[in-house]
Parts: sequence; C-alpha cells; structure tokens
Amino acid sequence: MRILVSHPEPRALTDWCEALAQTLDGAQVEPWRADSAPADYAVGWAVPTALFPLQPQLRGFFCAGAGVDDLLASTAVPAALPLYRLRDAGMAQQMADYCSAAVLRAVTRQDAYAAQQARGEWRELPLEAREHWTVGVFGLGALGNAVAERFRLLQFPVVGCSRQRLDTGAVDFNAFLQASRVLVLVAPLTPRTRGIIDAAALARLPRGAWLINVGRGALVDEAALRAALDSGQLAGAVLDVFAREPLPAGHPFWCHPRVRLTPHAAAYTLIGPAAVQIAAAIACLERGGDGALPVDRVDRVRGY
Ligand code: OXD
Repeated sequence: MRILVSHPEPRALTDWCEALAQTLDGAQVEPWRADSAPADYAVGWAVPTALFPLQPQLRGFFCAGAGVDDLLASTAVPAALPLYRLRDAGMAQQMADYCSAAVLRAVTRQDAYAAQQARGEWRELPLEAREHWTVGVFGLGALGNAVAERFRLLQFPVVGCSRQRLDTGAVDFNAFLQASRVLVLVAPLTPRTRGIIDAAALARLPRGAWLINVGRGALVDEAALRAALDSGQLAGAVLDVFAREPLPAGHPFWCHPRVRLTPHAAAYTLIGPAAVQIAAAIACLERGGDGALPVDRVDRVRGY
C-alpha cells in the first residue's frame, strides 16, 4: 500500500512520514511530489490543491488537523473522495488547558493585578464567585465536550450549544448567549456557523462577558467584536483564530487593550497518536468496513 503525505512544515512532514511508516506495517509512506506514483491514501494539512487532480485514484484523504473548512471550500477536492478528520489526537486536552487558563486568568483578575504592579500599586480587588462565571461552550464535538468537561471539573456552571442542538430546537440560542458570562467557541466553520457571533449575538451576552475563540476566526464578525470590546459590552477576548491568518500587521486586535491573542496555537495535532488513529482507520477501511472508524468521515452537507 502506498500513502502520500503533504505538510507545509518540513519537520512535521518528516515526523508524519516516520510515524505512519512505523504504525502501518509494510506500507510505503512518502512525501507527496507532483510526480509521485499513484497512491491509495493521502494524509495532509494545508495541502496544495494540485495533489488531488494528480492523484484521482485515492481511496481516502485524512486531514492532519481538526478543521476541514479549507478542504471543503476547495473545488480541487473531488466530490466523491472520502475525507476523514481526526477525532481528538491529543488536541482536546490542549484546548481544555488553553480555555481554562484564559478563564482562570480572568476570574483571578491577573490582568488587573499586572496593571497595578506596573503602577506600583498595592490594592486588593474584589473577586466574584464561580457561580457568576457561567461558561457557554459553542461546539460540542470531541474538542468542545472536553472543554466543557474541564470547566465542570473546575466547578464552573457550564452550558453547551451546538449547530445540531440549534437545528433540532434542543437549545435556545438567545438563552444560551444570555447565560454565558464566558463564551467559548470550539465549533467548526460551516455555512451555518459562519458569522454566527455577530453584533446581535454579542449584545445578548451579559455585559462584561468574555469571548474565547479557539474554533475558527470567521465564526465571529470581527468588526462587531471590536465594537463590543470598545464599548465595554465585552470585558475581554482571548483569540487564537482569525478570519485572516496570519493576522495582518496593523490589525486593531494586535494592540487592543482588551484582546489577548495567540497565533493559532491553542492545540497542536500530536503526530504519534494521530498516526495511530489514521493507521487503525486505514486497516478498518481495508477490511471493507467503515462502521467503527477511529476517525470521523466528513459529511460534506453538514460541512464538517
Ligand atoms: C485546526 C488545527 O484545524 O490546527 O485548526 O488542527
């Protein structure tokens, strides 16, 4: 069996090839090149679109990251090619760490104390009990559930919402927003979720709420977010993802006093566990069943 791998970072490319070769006994695993011989499966992240027309016989493509919005937006990806995405592969715990660190920092007023320290000011600030910090998690897949679970363990009140729950009427979006002192976005970007956090949604959050976005930048109307931060409707935003990445120089978020940002680094795919998942999925597909795959088959209609 032949597996092709594509990754923009040379080190990750080598690591992926080695990890897959180790876990897929007897398979030929190699970096994709324009003249690569026809392969059975391909694995990759930020893959050049040329791969797909040059490898029309592929039986499956495994996305080496969590989100598949870029793949689905590309017209180069054949409609009939089965696409698979990683279920967790070590990312859930990292996301939960990132989000809980951001919330604990807000709850314990670390930014205010840092500002006081800079002024040489010794003053105790009032703290608000956990019950005033309801965390609303939007997106309840493997990652969102792990984030929600972490907040439950930390004894925060937690409410959850997902596209599926909205579509089935199981949750009222406005009530969810009104309850969320902290809104955490972990949802995939789909036609249904694009721009869902707009000016109206931000206005429904309690005044002084926080937004944490570890999902996709385009879930949020960034101009509306900026206005909500400027007006104090939001006390702060912790952003790991943006509509345009890398975040362009001069973008107002870079130096907004109420924004803390990271460069799409909240969670990394751990190549070892991811390769084990993909190898198990390939073995399962080769046996002819794709019932209990350890990865998720992308549903192109749902958009993730
Ligand atoms: C992603 C990832 O999908 O980093 O954003 O895996």
